[in-house]
Amino acid sequence: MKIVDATVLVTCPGRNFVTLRITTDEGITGLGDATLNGREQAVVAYLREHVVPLLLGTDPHRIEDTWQSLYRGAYWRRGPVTMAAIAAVDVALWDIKAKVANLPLYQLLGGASRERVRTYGHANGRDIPELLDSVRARQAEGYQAIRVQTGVPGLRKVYGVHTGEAIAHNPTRLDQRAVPVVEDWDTPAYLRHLPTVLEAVRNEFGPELPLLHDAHHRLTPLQAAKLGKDVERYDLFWLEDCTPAENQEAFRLVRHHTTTPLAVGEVFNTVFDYQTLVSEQLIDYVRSAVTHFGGVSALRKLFDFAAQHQVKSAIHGPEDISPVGMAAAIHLDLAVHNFGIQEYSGHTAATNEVFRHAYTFTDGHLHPGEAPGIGVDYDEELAAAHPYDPAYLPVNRLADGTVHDW
Ligand code: EZ4
Ligand code: CO
Repeated sequence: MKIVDATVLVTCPGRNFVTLRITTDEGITGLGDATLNGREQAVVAYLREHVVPLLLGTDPHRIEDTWQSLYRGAYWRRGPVTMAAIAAVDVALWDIKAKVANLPLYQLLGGASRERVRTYGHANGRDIPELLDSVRARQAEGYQAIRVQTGVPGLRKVYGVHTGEAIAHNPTRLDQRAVPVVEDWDTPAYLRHLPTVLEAVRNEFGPELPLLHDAHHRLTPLQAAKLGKDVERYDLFWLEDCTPAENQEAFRLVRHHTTTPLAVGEVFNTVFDYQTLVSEQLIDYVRSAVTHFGGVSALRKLFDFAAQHQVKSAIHGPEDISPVGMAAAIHLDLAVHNFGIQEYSGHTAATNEVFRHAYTFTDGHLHPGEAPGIGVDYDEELAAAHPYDPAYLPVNRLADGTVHDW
């Protein structure tokens, strides 16, 4: 079998998504997600200009060999653009191989290790009463574990805390140009506020509800250590991205001061980003997305490494991962032994129409379905009705205007 076509598809059915579709001479197609939120076109160009020409004529069954030749052959290693492009190829080839085998992908990954995939959803509110309502809304949707985020008194706009349509795209324009929203930030105010939020949530929902919180890389290691200690009594499932993650050694200080479980990795793109974190067991969950980490092949290897150190999987699943990336994640979740939890935010109705998928969400749990491959079809005609719409992630600024980590 040979690859005869590889097409990069861009659409915005509520959010921008980049998809690679590989077609073989036998007419079998495979899909891979290449969406890099806010930098989509960089991956589009990387694929179209530098990867597609290398794929044409090659054997789609040689997944590992293709991965290694794209990674090592580029000479320029790692990085989110490269690894998102490689991820899209990897997942599309796994999709093809599983379709040829006439099996759902999870069967090729060793088969199911569990009946279904536990997820967590996002609750948020500008203040505590609004947050409590949002937790109730997630529970009504079936979620059995919930990430809680709130506004901070004195701050106008905080990332991830929005009202109305929870997964809106909201591009900001200046003279027709897309520009980032500027959000404000104040770490001392946040550190004072968060324990009161968790106190209110525990008082309302009791001790058993698994609760998560994302600090979005905003704290210094010392601040993160203090926060971890301050919230121990609220028994978080995890504290996510407590400090900027480029500095793996920084987690030693956090880890030594708190028993609050730690999760990190949504901005990582290779196993090297985790070497110290995992081998010294400084974290409890690895949080990379299939889409940004070089695909199913690479993430599988990370999970096997993590398993040796009792670290579990927690694949990143925000709304900017397409249903293609989400489907690949769910197959892996079902198969790997050291599965922890899967983040799941759902998608807009238009997204679910463009990307028809076999995976289902019931009682807070996902299942990849039994369709051969990853189980996603891309409707190119519908997609064309939702053209690319540039948008950026926000920028955080302190009161004096200084740009802050996040
Ligand atoms: O900010 O996916 O845990 N999830 C998150 C996400 C990320 C976005 C960035 O594109 O933190 O909302
Ligand atoms: Co996060």
